[in-house]
Amino acid sequence: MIKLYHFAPSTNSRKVRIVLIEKGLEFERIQIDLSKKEQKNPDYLKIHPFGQVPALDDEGFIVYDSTIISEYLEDEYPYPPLLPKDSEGRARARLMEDFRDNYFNPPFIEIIHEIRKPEGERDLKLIENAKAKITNCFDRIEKELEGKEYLAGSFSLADIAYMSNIDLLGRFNIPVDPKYKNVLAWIERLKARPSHAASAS
Ligand SMILES: N[C@@H](CCC(=O)N[C@@H](CS)C(=O)NCC(=O)O)C(=O)O
Repeated sequence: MIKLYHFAPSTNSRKVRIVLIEKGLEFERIQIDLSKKEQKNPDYLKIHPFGQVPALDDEGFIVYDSTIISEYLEDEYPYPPLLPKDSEGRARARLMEDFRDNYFNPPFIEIIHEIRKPEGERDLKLIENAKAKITNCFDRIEKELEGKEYLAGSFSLADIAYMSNIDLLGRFNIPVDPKYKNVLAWIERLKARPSHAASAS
């Protein structure tokens, strides 16, 4: 059976849990507790050389990095497809996933690091700046969703990437401006997918 090395609260881990669930694949969850620095244990470094989650073991083939794992799963288990068929559609989906990985998700990680600190030691300015970076991303997402239900037309790896961050918008009190009508409708659509609840831990 597929083994997923993950940490339940990690956004990149959740991204892969959603892919596995959407593909209908059974998998064993192996928790690597980041709060105990288990990701740096020598045994785990043999699985993930950078000491991060997620990593996946498919019958002895080990792959790491949430985006590369997702692409591997799409290649190895093509049904149901999670990327468009045409090369332009695939490139568009990958560009939006890349935008999530490099611009949308990192400020969430900054906030997570700050709120782990005792209250008096938190850098509130840094948290506010991180929240602003997240809300700035909605401009591009809103435009990308114009006339579409999902970022690449049909539900894809691009949507899954953002889906892993959605619960944190509420938890960190980051409201979505009502002017982002496409974004708000898309968030509701993503939350309604069974894989959203099923991937929570
Ligand atoms: N590009 C990697 C990033 C992985 C990553 O940043 N994982 C975080 C959790 S979301 C982690 O393991 N942090 C602990 C560490 O870096 O020591 C991916 O998409 O999988």
